[in-house]
Amino acid sequence: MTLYSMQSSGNSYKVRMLLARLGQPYHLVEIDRFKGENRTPEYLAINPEGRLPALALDDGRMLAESNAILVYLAEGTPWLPRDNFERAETLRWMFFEQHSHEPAIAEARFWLHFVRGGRELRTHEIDQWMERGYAALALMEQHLAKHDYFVGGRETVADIALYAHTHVAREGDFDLDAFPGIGRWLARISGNPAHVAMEAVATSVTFGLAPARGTATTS
Ligand SMILES: N[C@@H](CCC(=O)N[C@@H](CS)C(=O)NCC(=O)O)C(=O)O
Repeated sequence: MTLYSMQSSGNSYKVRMLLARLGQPYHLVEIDRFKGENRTPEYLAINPEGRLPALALDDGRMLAESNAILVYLAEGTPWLPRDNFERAETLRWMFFEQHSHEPAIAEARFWLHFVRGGRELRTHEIDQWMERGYAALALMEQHLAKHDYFVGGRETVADIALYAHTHVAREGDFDLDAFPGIGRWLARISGNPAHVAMEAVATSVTFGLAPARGTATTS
């Protein structure tokens, strides 16, 4: 399998986290969105949406959307519950992550931490990111005050999906000190013996995609 990923991308990190837990070997292609490598014709031929991550299977099929990739990889493993209700609950938290959490917390992190001048460029959006982001964190805190994990009392892909951007939420100006349940849960997830940090470099990596060769024309 080949994972198209970017080191600092939370959505890409979710997939690297799960692959490490599963002990699944893979090749990683590092795509740098800050150099526009996710919008080249070569990358758009792999993922027409031009986003990261994308997973190319050995049979040539390609899967985009981080949470869809997590579900695909977790099928048949303890990270995706078999029980119908627990499976639906897992999906519920993953949909919540994409709808209510990531659009605020990951956007704030991107513009406030990575983009020079981003704070000034996006001043009008900051209040909304804060309101939505803190609402998402409060809901997580409410759940984690009573539960060690999101579903079924053990780690699932719902935890992985939510961990990726929550553990770096401070980079988006979110103060996590008021959320002790989240703090304990973050430590629980990172304490998994198979955990890899966001900065950890995969064992088999290439950087960027070679430009497609032009078609030679002969007369
Ligand atoms: N819903 C998608 C979001 C993917 C996404 O937005 N990825 C970011 C990096 S974390 C990206 O590729 N941004 C570049 C762009 O949109 O041009 C997923 O979960 O995979």
